[in-house]
Amino acid sequence: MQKRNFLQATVISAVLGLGFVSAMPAANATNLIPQREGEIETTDLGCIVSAANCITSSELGFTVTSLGYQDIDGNTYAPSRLFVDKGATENNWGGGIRFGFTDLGTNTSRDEYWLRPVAYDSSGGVRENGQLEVGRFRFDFGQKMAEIMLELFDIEDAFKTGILATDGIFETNAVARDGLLDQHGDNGKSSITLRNATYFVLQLGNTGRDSVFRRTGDGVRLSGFAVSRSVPEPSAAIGFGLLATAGTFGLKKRKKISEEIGN
Ligand SMILES: [Ca+2]
Ligand SMILES: [Ca+2]
Ligand SMILES: [Ca+2]
Repeated sequence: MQKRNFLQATVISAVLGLGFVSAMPAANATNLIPQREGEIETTDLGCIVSAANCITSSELGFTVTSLGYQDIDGNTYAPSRLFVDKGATENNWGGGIRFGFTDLGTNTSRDEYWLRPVAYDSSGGVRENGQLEVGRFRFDFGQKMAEIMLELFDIEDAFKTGILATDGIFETNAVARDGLLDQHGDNGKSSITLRNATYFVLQLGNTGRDSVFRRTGDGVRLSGFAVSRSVPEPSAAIGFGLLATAGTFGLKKRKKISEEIGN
């Protein structure tokens, strides 16, 4: 996302512009979303796509592990794959995974890259041609990150999507229960901030009979970035304040897309 990169640069410039630059090294911002389409290599599943389209942990600067999960009735789903996707392009990644120009129910701005899970059933088949964005992932940064900002797109099942575990401090402006966020309507955006975390486990979306989309499930996509602490407290406080507001700059009115079975 060009806008996000610009904001990162602005925030870092603002922090460094306060005169502490000679005393301390720069804050190090990590975009959670590579600016190219492809599959995120997970530590347990690797990639299903070709090497050229496989985005490795060394490129990312962090590792992702995909975890299995259960629905409300105890049905177990295999770990999901995780892709970087831009809406403006159709993709056929193989293995039955096809992303259309328009999704049944979850449509981010066409010019933005978002992480989108690809849900599997218990027998290893993709669900909804790979277009059901449900999954559980562990992100490991290998160091304490001063701030990790996550944006969650299209939460329509209340208190099913959010943080299941972290060693950091959880904050959100949304209504939350035990790290899980309230619904935010069709194509709505919610955000979470984690402070001083080295890892987090995130549930994206929901499937099962308690979903408002009972035939499929509620798909959710992810964006965000992380900043490692390397600035002194006074400027850090200002910098993080800017980061907190940065997320709201990206909010736009989304075109409401009617859906019957979409997630
Ligand atoms: Ca695409
Ligand atoms: Ca939706
Ligand atoms: Ca979908």
